[in-house]
Amino acid sequence: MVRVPSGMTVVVGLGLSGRAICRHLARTGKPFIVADTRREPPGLETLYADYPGVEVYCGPLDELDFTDAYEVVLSPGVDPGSPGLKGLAERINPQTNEPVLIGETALFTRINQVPVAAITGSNAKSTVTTLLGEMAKASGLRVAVGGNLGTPALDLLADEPEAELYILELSSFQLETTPALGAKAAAFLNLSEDHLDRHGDMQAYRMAKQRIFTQAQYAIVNQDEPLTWPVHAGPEVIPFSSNPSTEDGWGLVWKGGELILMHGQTAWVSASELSIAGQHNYMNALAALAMGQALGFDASAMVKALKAFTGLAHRSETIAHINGVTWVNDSKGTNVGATLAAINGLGATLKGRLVWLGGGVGKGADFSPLAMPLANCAREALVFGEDRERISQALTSHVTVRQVNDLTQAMEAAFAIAKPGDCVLLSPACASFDQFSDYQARGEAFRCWVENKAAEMPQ
Ligand code: UMA
Ligand code: ADP
Repeated sequence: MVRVPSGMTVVVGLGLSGRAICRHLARTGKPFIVADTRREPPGLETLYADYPGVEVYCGPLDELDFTDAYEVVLSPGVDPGSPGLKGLAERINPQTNEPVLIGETALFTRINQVPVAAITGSNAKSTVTTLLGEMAKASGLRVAVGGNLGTPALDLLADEPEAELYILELSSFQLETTPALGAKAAAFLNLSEDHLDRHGDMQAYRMAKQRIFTQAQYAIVNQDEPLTWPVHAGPEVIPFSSNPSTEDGWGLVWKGGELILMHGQTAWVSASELSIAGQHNYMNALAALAMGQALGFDASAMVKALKAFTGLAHRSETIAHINGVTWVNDSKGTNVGATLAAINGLGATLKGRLVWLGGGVGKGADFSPLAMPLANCAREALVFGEDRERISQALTSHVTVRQVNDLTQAMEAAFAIAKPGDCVLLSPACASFDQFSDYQARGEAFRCWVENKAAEMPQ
């Protein structure tokens, strides 16, 4: 066993968050050591150069004795239930009055002085976070946007100290180690199976996400999904819905053949005026409007920003039309809930059929919810990657399924099958790590192949 020196903060994980935590501790003059379960984590040389003499432990965490540690700050990718960390989440540090085991967001919360808008959910976090950031800017606010989206929250604090509002996308991993966020407005957008390999079951996953409401002023929740509502009284609840039943919530309402985004009886904007498409995206727009209003943004500036918002890359992104077939990159569809939204959103407006491309690392998910929607709108399902057999078994009684080795084979097969009016949709419902470094690399592979194919076609 290696004993952590007395009074030392231990930074666990040497990735984006770990390095942000080190910078923060160095700025605030707190002594720290670093631990990473990899024997040779990349970036060690830079770490030694930045913090000469820093002690780094590489190896299993259960070979470390944390008895004398002041605080253990986890990177989100590290499971607080890992061997070696047991009991630390329950041990209270008398100086901070918080658990000894915390995450980067907890350190952010401890020193931040300005309002925070926080967004979680199984899907659509990045879309809503980015859109809310655009609305804040349009309203003339000095805003900093980050969290799970990219820039760690502690780096935002250091790099943008003049911000009047921090907008944070927060994952269940980050919330799990945040005792009291205290957001001005906190949104829980939706809940569907994801990360069960880490959280164990849906209840644990949901309760990690529920932490977003701890000491929040406003809770923005999905009225169509009761599991997103706060379990404890405290915040003022503001619902949004695709089928509003309350007088004062945000909702999608059909009026005179037009789908309108409404707040109570007030029409805000018509769906046809937006640059993003699909009911799932209109729900995202409602969530952002609800948050923006709770945060006091200017109404007309919000609507202007919403109309101009074209969405993010790799999220239901149309890449090309080839011989009357539309090719759509939804590589960020990394779980069943996201892929369902993409299939339903696109399937509803399609002239032809959907050719669905999915597969990869299934993270223990149940793929059977995809079967009926695919039966309704798909010509064929092309499945690839590590979990292709499991996915095939879940779908095969409802839709024609073909197993291929990889994404390239799936695209080639799709090209041969698709007919004019069809849509080829890559929305894998899986993580990409078996064949790609991340979802962006997978989406880029799709984009490159499609763009090359389009260029080969006679004009
Ligand atoms: N590590 C260990 N032991 C482990 C796991 C990880 O030592 O059991 C070490 C790795 O060896 C590595 C470091 O921890 O050195 C990596 O830490 P990390 O996995 O927490 O990743 P970071 O680079 O710190 O990035 C994290 C988020 N990653 C995860 O939650 C897995 C990033 O979200 C986030 O952008 C970043 O912090 C800044 O806030 C990515 C993500 O995939 C995009 N998020 C998941 C998602 O969106 O579904 C939750
Ligand atoms: P996150 O940051 O939570 O992963 P993104 O905004 O990156 O969310 O979108 C991820 C995926 O979620 C997209 O590929 C899209 O198909 C799907 N999605 C978008 N909006 C919704 C929604 N309202 N409900 C369910 N899925 C959605």
